[in-house]
Amino acid sequence: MLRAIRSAKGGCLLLLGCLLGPITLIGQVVDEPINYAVDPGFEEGTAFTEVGVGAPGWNFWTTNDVFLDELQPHTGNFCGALGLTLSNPYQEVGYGQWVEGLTPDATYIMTAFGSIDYYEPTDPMQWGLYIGVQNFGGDKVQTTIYDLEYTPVILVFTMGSDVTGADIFAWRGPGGEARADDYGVWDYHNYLINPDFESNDLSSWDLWNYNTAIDTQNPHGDVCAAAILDGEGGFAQLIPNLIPGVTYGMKGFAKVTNEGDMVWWGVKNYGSDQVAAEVTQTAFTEGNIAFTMGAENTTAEVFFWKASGGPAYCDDLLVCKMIDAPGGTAVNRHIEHNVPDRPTLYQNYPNPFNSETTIDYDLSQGAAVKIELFDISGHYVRTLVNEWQSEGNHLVKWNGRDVNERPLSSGVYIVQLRVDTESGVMRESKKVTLLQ
Ligand SMILES: [Ca+2]
Ligand SMILES: [Ca+2]
Repeated sequence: MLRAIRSAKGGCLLLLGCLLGPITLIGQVVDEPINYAVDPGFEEGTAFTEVGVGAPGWNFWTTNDVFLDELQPHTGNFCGALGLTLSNPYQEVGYGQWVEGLTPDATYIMTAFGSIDYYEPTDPMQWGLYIGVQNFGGDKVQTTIYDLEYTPVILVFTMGSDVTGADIFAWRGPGGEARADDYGVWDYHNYLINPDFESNDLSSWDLWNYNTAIDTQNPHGDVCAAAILDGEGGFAQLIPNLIPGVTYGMKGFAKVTNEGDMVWWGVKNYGSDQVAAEVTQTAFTEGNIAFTMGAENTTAEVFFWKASGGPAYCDDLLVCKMIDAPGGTAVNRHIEHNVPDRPTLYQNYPNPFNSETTIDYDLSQGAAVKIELFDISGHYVRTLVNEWQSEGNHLVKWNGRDVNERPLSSGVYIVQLRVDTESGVMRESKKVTLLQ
């Protein structure tokens, strides 16, 4: 469904420039939003430098088959890649980051760019790339990427009433290699005025405002949507005070009335080619696009336009930040100092081991604790601990056997500590080497 709405750079040049009246800058002034993600562009080497969640930054979930990729970053020198497991091409692979310092009940925007090397829709084992956010006290929010080129992801989520962190992730089911870059977890912000049309007028969308109306029969959310009536028409809003070099994203929902009709929404006049989503669906369809401001540009023009056909509708538009300019406020190092005391999983000893090894860990508070073992492909081996434990140091021993007390073959295994507390779920993992 996501593929049907595609963003085309410079796809359709609009000829409505002549309708531009005198420009007045009425756009919303937004405080510079903060990105709570640590090392959002994978440029600082915090990514996957150790197994598990020991420090702020990126860690892998299922196997260690994730890596910093310098061949195809979206920006900078690196991106986070989900590799192919050669011994098992259908292996699922994922990585994530526990983002701290969020406010209960507050709404945030999560952004990222993702791409996948191979997608064959007729192959049931091709699942695409999932990018999203979870464990924030509400239902997981994610999108699936099937595109071979980097595609923007813009998700909105609201924290639970007692949660101060969230897991942002990339996860790939069976399929080709995939990558993601330039993550953001931002305080909710929207540079548009009246983006949901609930003020029941189009006065903030007056740049063209031609053959348009507020519609109350086809809202995507709440009561009002914006409509372009029969035939050609459109409206636009000029956003002031944007920052040169910064990448912004736009999210929106649109639909047409008749099969075969087409409507576009997007951004132009920001210093580079127009970026537009082309919508042909008769049910509201979501699109995400991104645009990077020119070196001299501080305004962008957001538009909704069609050339012909029956009425078309749009609603719930969002323009937000996606990547700070080089040297901008991107990485919030203060987050590293605000991270609450985490559980610590120490390296097992002895390691490598033959008959028995000891796994040692500290809990900074009482919590529900689970310690599980997986093989290097991420297959479950056994559970060593699954109970509530008090604060302090704990030990558990492992005899190198699986859940049925069968001896395991030599190799590397992953021990994962999972701690559920009031402030969320924290995980940490270490590699354990068994020599028979
Ligand atoms: Ca990067
Ligand atoms: Ca609305």
